[in-house]
Amino acid sequence: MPVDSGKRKPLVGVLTGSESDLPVMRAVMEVLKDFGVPAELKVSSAHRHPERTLDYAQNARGRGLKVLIAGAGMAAHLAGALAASTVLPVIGVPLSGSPLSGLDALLSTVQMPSGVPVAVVAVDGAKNAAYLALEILALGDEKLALKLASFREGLKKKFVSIDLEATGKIKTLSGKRVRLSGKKAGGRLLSAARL
Ligand code: AIR
Repeated sequence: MPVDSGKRKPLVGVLTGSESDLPVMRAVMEVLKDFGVPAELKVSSAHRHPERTLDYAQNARGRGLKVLIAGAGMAAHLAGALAASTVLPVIGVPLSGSPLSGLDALLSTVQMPSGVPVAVVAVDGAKNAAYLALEILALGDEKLALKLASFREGLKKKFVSIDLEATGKIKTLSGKRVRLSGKKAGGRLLSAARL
């Protein structure tokens, strides 16, 4: 079930190992859409559709795609399988929907042999996969680089750093007004009550 963002030729190819991954992986498409970058989202499992996955990887560069993102859970070999058959950068998103909560997918995705890299984001880190893809595209696109810089400025305003001496004071944390309480260890907040 392909989902295309806009009519322009996709620059980012997003694959998921199963339709059950879509609730998490759709976040990739949302971020890319926010930045006006055309992308396509398809389901293709390295294990259940090996030929389709191989075909996708082999044709991706020729079709004009610049970066691939692959999200899979459990024995997650999708990103690695793509990386094996293309020299496009491949970003892997290990997904958590398993009895092992994504540790299985993380290890399966990250432990690639030398010469065939996969850049791996956090478990369920679909948004960061999109931001990393944007950063790769921005290497050759100054307008996109500026958009990313302004997005980062926005983050600074949203995520205010906590003054280590501020126990008992009200601060804005992750965009929420909170009253700090408890001790700080190594700059980490131990507890905070929402206001
Ligand atoms: N998966 C599918 N083919 C290979 C793998 N590793 C993953 C999917 C999904 C999980 O297996 O990416 O996260 C369970 O898939 P399903 O379809 O059984 O829900």
